[in-house]
Amino acid sequence: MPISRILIANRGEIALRIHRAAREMGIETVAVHSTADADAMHVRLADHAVCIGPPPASESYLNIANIIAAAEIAGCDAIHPGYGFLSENAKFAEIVEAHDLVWIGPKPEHIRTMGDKVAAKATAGALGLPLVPGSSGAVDTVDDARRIAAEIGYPVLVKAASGGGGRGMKVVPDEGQLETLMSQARSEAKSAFGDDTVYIEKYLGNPRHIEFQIFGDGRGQAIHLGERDCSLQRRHQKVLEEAPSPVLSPDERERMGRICAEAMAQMGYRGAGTIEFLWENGAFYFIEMNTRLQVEHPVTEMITGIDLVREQIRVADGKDLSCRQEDIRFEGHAIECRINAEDPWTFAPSPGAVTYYHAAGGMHVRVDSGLYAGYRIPPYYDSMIAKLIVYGRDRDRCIMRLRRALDEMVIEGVKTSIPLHQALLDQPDVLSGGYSIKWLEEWLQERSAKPA
Ligand code: MV4
Repeated sequence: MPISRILIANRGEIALRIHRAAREMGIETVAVHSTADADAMHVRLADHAVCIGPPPASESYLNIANIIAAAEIAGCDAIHPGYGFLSENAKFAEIVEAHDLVWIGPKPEHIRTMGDKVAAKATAGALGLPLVPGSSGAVDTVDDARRIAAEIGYPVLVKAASGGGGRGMKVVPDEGQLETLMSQARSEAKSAFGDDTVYIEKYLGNPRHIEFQIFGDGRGQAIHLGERDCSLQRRHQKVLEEAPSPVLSPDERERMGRICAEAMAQMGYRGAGTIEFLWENGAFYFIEMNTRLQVEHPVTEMITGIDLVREQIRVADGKDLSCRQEDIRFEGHAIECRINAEDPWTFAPSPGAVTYYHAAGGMHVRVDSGLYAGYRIPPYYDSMIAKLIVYGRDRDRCIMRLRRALDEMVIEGVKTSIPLHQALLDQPDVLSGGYSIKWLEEWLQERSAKPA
């Protein structure tokens, strides 16, 4: 039986995004929500809605028993997890499948492997992806660490196997500080993830973050949809993403994309995935793989014309990929600005009532958001309230249009990051595409040091 009713185990703009794809496929949707989200747009638009708990995510959007119960009571036959929350929880994926519900996501074993950074790196290496030089697995003793670091050369980076978001990561400048920093990384990892396993890599000083979108059918067919450049980020939170990367040639894209797609075909990967690389001086180094749809997926949709959520649902339903690699064309340029309810310069959260809202529009402008005038942004969740995604025939025209669209956006009642984006689009390094993962934090620091 084909999927006919999807439970959307998420909130905000991504819940809306999933609802829209489902509706366009003639599939019904069931929203789940915390008591704090009873008035949210995703609840209003869905065909049905079930309250799954109190405001804290741990008791609602992360409450597996309540979500499964909601799916059964509402007669769902599939669950889409969106991003964040339970999207990369292999146990949850297994429980969904054990309840005879279709899991709209990768195979649980692949979620589990990629969630363990040491296992992920070993798998990536075996599949032919280029790795950052470093330990071939977990590093148990300081003596082993010393030997490996001497081999690859300082500075090195000690990373947590269960890591993510940069926690439990330490840059070690020389051998003298190895023992201290390694034990610090271990205890940080232990308290953050309950796992003190660490590994070692050569520290790349000034790389870009470039990630490839891939898609598999779970039966040995896989394609890539090009890359996104996500180097503009602050404290591991992406601020602006673009596709294609300003630094890749079509040949480099095709070469690296093919390596990624072949790797995914070989592992029998199912659904959407993102392979993250650091890029420095023309070379790619695998760092992690994300086994979910990503926040920034719309920039890929804009330059390929492919609906990634529709594709996820099709593949979960056992269908073939809707297109072959040779059918995919990369055309033009797209940029996404993440608009957060926060002070644009201090980044302090700014939840509360939206007193007025006007979304940008016009040609090649997309706004993914659950905002409306009168909506009260709850203080319990992520501060991202909208994504503004703009397309242009080339990067310069995309930026001109993005400036125009940012000027049109009106959000009153709360502070937003719109002024930050406007200021970014006046920076020569952003306009030229000549930025690395360090650029934004350095620019913010210089800016705050200057008198107003
Ligand atoms: C690195 C690195 C430099 N060298 N690995 C940050 C979190 C995790 N996703 C991997 N991260 C990094 N790994 C080596 N060998 C620098 C970072 C890093 C980073 C990576 C991508 C995007 C933003 C970043 C910000 C700071 C550090």
